[in-house]
Amino acid sequence: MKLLSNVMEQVIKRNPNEPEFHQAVKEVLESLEIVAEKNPEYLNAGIFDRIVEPERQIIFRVPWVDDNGKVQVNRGFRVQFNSAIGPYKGGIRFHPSVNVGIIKFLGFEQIFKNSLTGLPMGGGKGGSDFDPKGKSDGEIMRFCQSFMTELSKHIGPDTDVPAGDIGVGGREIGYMYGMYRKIRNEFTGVLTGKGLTWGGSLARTEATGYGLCYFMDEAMKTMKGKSFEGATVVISGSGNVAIYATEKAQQLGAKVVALSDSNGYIHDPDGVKLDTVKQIKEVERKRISEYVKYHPNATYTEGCSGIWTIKCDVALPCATQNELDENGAKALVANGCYAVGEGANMPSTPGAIEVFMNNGVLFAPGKASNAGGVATSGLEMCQNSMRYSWTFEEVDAKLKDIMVNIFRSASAAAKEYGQENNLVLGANIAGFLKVANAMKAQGV
Ligand code: NDP
Ligand code: 2IT
Repeated sequence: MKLLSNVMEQVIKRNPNEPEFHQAVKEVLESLEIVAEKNPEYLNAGIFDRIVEPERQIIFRVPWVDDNGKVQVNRGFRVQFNSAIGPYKGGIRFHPSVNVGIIKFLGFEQIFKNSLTGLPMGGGKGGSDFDPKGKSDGEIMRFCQSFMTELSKHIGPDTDVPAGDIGVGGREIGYMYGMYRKIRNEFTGVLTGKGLTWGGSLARTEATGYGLCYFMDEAMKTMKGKSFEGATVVISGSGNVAIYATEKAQQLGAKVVALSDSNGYIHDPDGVKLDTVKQIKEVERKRISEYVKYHPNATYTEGCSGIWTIKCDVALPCATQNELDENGAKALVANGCYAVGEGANMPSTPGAIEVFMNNGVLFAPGKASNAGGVATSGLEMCQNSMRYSWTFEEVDAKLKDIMVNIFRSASAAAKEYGQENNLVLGANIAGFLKVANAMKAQGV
């Protein structure tokens, strides 16, 4: 980095102790160096300095009472990163590892991802260090209500529209929506991922995983002359994204042989039985290790990183950031894996990405390949505005179109800037240009 190195230095200085945020910014700025060289007007308008600084960051206390009557205190966050092309949009994460740096990295990624969808959505992200594991339904509800009591002051259907992410699914969106409605006395599309009888969109639950497979299907056909048909696939995680990536990959003819959670992974050489996984994870909210009780041919291994040593054609990391490192990448390459599609946000470390690039592996970065979730959130906002709902088939067809278009624009930008097949570069540039032009047009 030459022209943009001072931007990076400033980010590190202003945001100390936020390694994930630095990592996400560095990757984007490295891709944008060539854009800065070719288009000095972005430098002159201070676009790079501005785009790395959130428009607004809200940090708040979330007090709640547990089932034993004890007062608990968590910390809540909402980072409203960029609203140049639409209201802030992005998920809410409940996980004990959440801190402001993690929310900032996710909010920053969201700017470019949302831009790539072609829909009018800015970038934002929120969350809390609350750990939903082992909490009763009543505790989850009281936490969500307290969280929304403060958050409701900062969001709105034309201001900022949150959704789910790790630890936040339909149940949590329901409790948060209920509280927003009480406080504001309005029924409005302020959150996405809502239930189907109160403004939710068909196919939003499936959208991120399905979208990932639509993206990879198009990318594999175009860049490798391959498809999911007959492919062996390893998927990490066993949450929303992993489950529906498994479902679509299976529908497209793949054999998914592994899934994981933060404790360990299962390997089922006969192909994962998704009904069992849905029962364990969505209904019982238990650990993936339970799977082997129902399917004795499968094995369970403690620890997460070993999942990448399972032989496969396609790997889809769908759990969390930095879950796939250089060693994992080398193991995948050694076993003949030819395509990696990120369902999670930033699951591959910079070292892993380098291994994929140097070995000709098709690598799809999350901000392009997992954009199907937020794209369908955008479609939910659209349906809410119309007070109308589309059928599953209509939403699914639009989702597929959007994912194919994202692949094409990332691929075209990579080619235009001289690095054909580099989807990291292509996605970063294509996502950036739309936002940068809007910021330039709207003045400082
Ligand atoms: P869920 O909470 O439904 O599932 C998360 C899964 O990842 C669980 O299996 C969880 O295991 C595992 N996981 C979480 N944290 C860790 C960790 N620190 N180490 C190892 N495994 C972990 O979340 P989602 O499926 O919604 O999200 C998964 C990823 O996809 C995230 O990166 C999210 O940002 C991204 N994403 C989600 C979208 C959506 O629409 N939901 C859209 C785009 C991206 P355990 O149960 O043990 O915690
Ligand atoms: O990372 C993401 O894109 C999401 N968690 C989905 C965000 C959304 O607003 O649907």
